[in-house]
Amino acid sequence: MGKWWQEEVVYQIYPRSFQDSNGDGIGDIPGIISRLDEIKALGVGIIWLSPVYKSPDADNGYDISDYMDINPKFGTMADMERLFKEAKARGIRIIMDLVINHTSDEHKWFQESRDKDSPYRDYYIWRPGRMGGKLPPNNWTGFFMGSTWEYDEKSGEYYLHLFDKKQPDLNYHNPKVLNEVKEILRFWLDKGAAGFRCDVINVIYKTSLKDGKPAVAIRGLEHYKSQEGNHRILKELRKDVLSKYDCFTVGETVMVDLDEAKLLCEPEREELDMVFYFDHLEVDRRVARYVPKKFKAKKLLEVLAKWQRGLSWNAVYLENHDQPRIVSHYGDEGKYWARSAKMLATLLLTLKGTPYIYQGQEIGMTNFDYPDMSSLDDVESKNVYKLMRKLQIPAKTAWDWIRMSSRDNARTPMQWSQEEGAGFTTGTPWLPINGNYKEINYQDQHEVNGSVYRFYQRMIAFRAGNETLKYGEFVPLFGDDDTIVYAREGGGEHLVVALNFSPEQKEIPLEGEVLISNTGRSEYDGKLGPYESIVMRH
Ligand code: TEU
Ligand code: CA
Repeated sequence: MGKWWQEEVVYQIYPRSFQDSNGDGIGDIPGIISRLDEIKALGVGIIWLSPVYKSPDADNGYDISDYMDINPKFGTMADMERLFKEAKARGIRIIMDLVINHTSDEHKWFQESRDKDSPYRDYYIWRPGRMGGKLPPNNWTGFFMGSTWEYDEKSGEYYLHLFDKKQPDLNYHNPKVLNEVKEILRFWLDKGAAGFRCDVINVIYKTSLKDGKPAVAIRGLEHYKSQEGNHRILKELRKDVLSKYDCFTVGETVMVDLDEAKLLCEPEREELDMVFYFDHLEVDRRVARYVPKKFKAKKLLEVLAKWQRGLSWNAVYLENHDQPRIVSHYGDEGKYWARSAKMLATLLLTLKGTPYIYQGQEIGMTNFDYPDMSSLDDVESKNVYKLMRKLQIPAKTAWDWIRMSSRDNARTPMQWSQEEGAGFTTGTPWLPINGNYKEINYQDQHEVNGSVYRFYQRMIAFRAGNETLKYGEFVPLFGDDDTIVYAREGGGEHLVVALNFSPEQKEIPLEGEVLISNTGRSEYDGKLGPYESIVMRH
């Protein structure tokens, strides 16, 4: 037995797309409460709630204007308290999304900060421009494209924003900022939060503001990624606040390598408990995730082996609100849709670490089916599209790449049923529902033995009852273009997992007793079918 956050499976909710309760087309907290029984039935023990705080929604809540209040679109603080209570009554813990690299420009700290003489001035990073103010203070470019600096008329200076210009970065050289963050943590922990998913947590401390070295994208990174000052902050938050509660943290860590991750989450460091890294979702991508290249299963195995063996514990995930749907990415949307979704469930739930399932993943939801850019909402997709066009990438190619990688792929409303509005809303959804909701929805799958949903449920229960799957060592055994085989070893047990990422049958000689497979077979004959997955005891 490990810690509770190692035993449990986490379910990520993106509130605006989960369940609408009042017909305004936007998911909300009462909607989440009404679905807690369904979440429980899947077998998960922890919910990660994407931001529900007050926000002008320039980046869908990742731009917070009040950390201690609820976005009225989602409900009230009383609703939030009821959510904690109702979840607890079902044995479900909730972790909050902690976005502290930046606030919204509509946060009162920032509004005050625009005045040079305000005590809030140093809450943010203000600098005069170069060339008499005509050029930004340095050459950095941000995560959402373009300069990281925005000129503010009122103060005659520029402020730093690694993300959108409506997301000004906080200044962690100012100890007052960290004290505010500690108050925020205590506020939510006292209300019942069981921890935090910490947004872009490895870039919060900017060591210097010198020019960045030449880079295709995101210039300036070397001055703020995984800095010593960042580690100091994490240690302080842990020591002064988090260690006083029964909670855990998972850090979203942009562009980390394994060595940086070790420093962020190995237990003896007393910083974070685990991190989200991205390498395993980018084996078929160039330049972050927007330009495609050929998928090779062997490459995926290499990445997995490195991370699985490199850390004593970590988060494992295949989807979140920033990523395309995994069945559309590493699986098949056509003939082998269900089977490939189950194969990917097998992968997720046979890795070592705390598994995270993103809403809709458990029913095999696919990427959006929009005809063009006009249906999209995501600020990043819009900026990336603009940039691609500026770089003379043909409109058709740009659209293909957006379609493949847009964050809106994950953000289409949850498909609950065949009803009008997919059981998500009785009104007009804030983002169009995928037209396939009549074929892919929770209610149908819930009732059908052998569905993707039922398979997730089975795999979660299977993991829960198997110590080797939870804590055993990960051993890579074999990989080629289409298939991977690995073992999980521990406590005298030896499990072998074989996965086929192709629509072709593959010959893979293996022996053992089949424990679980996505085709329902009970014996293995050396031939792995299209998108087949098997778990065997050797
Ligand atoms: O994302 C951080 C991040 O850098 C990427 O995932 C980002 O979305 C993009 O893919 C970079 O190319 C986190 C949140 O998950 C995301 O929703 C927010 O937009 C972002 O931080 C800013 O808060
Ligand atoms: Ca609503």
